[in-house]
Amino acid sequence: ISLEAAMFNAVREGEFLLYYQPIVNARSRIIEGFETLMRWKHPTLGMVPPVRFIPIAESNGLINLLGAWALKAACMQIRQFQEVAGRELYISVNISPRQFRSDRFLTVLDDALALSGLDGRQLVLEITEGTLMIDPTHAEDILARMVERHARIAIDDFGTGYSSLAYLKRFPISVLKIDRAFVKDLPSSTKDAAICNAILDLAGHLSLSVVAEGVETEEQLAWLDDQGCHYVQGYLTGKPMPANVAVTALKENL
Ligand code: G
Ligand code: G
Ligand code: MN
Ligand code: NA
Repeated sequence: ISLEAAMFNAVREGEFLLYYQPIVNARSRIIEGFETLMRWKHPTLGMVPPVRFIPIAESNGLINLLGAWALKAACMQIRQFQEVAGRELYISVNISPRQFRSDRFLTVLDDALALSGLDGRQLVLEITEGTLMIDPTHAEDILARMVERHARIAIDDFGTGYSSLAYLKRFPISVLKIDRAFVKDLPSSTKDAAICNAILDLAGHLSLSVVAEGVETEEQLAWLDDQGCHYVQGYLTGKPMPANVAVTALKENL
């Protein structure tokens, strides 16, 4: 049986799960929000990593179904997290290129907000440069509609795509997520340090927030905080975790 056939079965059997990774204030380490990361718990194969199933779902279209489910589930989940925390949090959800281009995407977004009662301000949609550049005119239209709903747009894996900086001027972007490739060798790599500083400088002048991804060490965190990076995400401050573990993390984070 192919992985692809197993995936259709997995949707019916409810084998897909959402994990949540904390996005924290670099200075205080207070949890500001969570990124939703999909997991597939297969009964015999065990945990199938997203790098194996997301590309298949993207090519056969199943990503539309999975993505719609993830968006709704994440919007519902963040409300429970807020109750535990007693304050506002946000949820950051990855949107694949095919989902973004789908005619149904805005309906899915509206359904997720309506069903959960979540304010659009508490939703961040993560897209890559590549997703924007497939059809920039269409992207401009979709992003404007996301902004109408007060959702914020984050550029995921910032700095790794094949696009010009001109799109930062053209599109209503709020957040840049520094790809973990640029964080991995901090602070010793002078090239990575220069790249991170350039991103932070650019973001500052454009009034964009920055989240550094893949932060694994205290040295990386201290360096990023020193350079004015306000938010970090990585194994140091929290791995992707099931919702019940995230609830415990929130209680301990207060
Ligand atoms: O969680 P991490 O371990 O392994 O995820 C790997 C990649 O899978 C991420 O970089 C992300 O692009 C993708 N991914 C994870 N969860 C989702 C999701 O819910 N939707 C989409 N479109 N991609 C996801
Ligand atoms: O591509 P995207 O940024 O959406 O996905 C984030 C990916 O990064 C996920 O696969 C997640 O499991 C992984 N990740 C999160 N924190 C760390 C980290 O500190 N180190 C490494 N190596 N990977 C991380
Ligand atoms: Mn992401
Ligand atoms: Na990323």
